[in-house]
Amino acid sequence: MKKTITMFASLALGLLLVGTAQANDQKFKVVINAYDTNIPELNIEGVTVKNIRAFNVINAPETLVVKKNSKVTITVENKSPISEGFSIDEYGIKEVLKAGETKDITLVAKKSGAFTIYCQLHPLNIHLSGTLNVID
Ligand SMILES: [Cu+2]
Repeated sequence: MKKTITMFASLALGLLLVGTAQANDQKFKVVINAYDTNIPELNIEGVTVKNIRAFNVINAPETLVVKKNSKVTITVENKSPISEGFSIDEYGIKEVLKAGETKDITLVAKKSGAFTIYCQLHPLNIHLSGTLNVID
């Protein structure tokens, strides 16, 4: 079942990401969107699954790439019909955006590595998570 949901999430990918990279000042726009899929029947690897219904939320872009020590501004817009979370644990970010809300989230990229961006409010398997990549 998890495999099925992941596949639907990929099909419903509609992410809007606009990034402009500048030295030590990087800005991104992330749109959280929701897709209510209702596929009556699907055959996966020889198994027929019926009456599938899944609510997919894309809560982050696949990857944000920034240089270490950059000042990063992520403008997050929530187009989902419900509140959504935006978390990056290693940077202490844990925001909640109400439906229709837009927030600017800022950080200084002091730690290098790959950090997961996810929604802390809902099960991970109905979302596509993202990654903040901080490179030296
Ligand atoms: Cu969520």
